[in-house]
Amino acid sequence: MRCSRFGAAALAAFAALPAQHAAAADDTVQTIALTVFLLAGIAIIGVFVWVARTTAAPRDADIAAAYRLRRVLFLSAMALVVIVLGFTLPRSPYASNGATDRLVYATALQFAFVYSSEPVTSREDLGKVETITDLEVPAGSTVEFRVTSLDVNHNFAIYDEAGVLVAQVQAMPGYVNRLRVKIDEPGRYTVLCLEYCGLAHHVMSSAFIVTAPADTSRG
Ligand SMILES: [Cu+2]
Repeated sequence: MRCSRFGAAALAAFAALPAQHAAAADDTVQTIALTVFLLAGIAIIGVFVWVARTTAAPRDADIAAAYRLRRVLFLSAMALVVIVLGFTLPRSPYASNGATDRLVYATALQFAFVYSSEPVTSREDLGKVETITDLEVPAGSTVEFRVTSLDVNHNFAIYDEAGVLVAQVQAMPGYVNRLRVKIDEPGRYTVLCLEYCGLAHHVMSSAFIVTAPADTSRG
């Protein structure tokens, strides 16, 4: 399920983006993440092979040495986790709990996203609630998307112009998931569904504009 979701997401993302953006996306953090993932996978397979080969025949174990090695490995892993979190957490796109500048209800249904300023809880609401067709939010503002679905499980994933995933959350019938994002870079942001939701899943996309802050330097 996870793999197919990844594959569908990648296909949808690249289908929706212009070719030059797809090429630019190759050089992004996502490429580094994939490389790290593959190297880590090879390392893990190597460890399994090494353990299988070295434990084929029974032999006396040095319990004290084993515990020492375990302590060293544990502390090394913890240090690595702290270092990685220290580098990555400050770059998290998710706004911390605090003031919200704009509240947008995002309702997913086969095969579209609908934005509104009021909650949509049923298909009947779609005719009554005023929907937002051209969603625009100012750069640097904190937007809270309240994401739900009217039919099956969907996903609400925001991509920047280079095709890099900014933030995502599940869109589930009967639940409202809150996605708080603060986007500093103006541009056109594409929203894609990352959960296979039916035959036309691949065309399920939307977009919103992050506008540049007003120039206050001029009188
Ligand atoms: Cu979908």
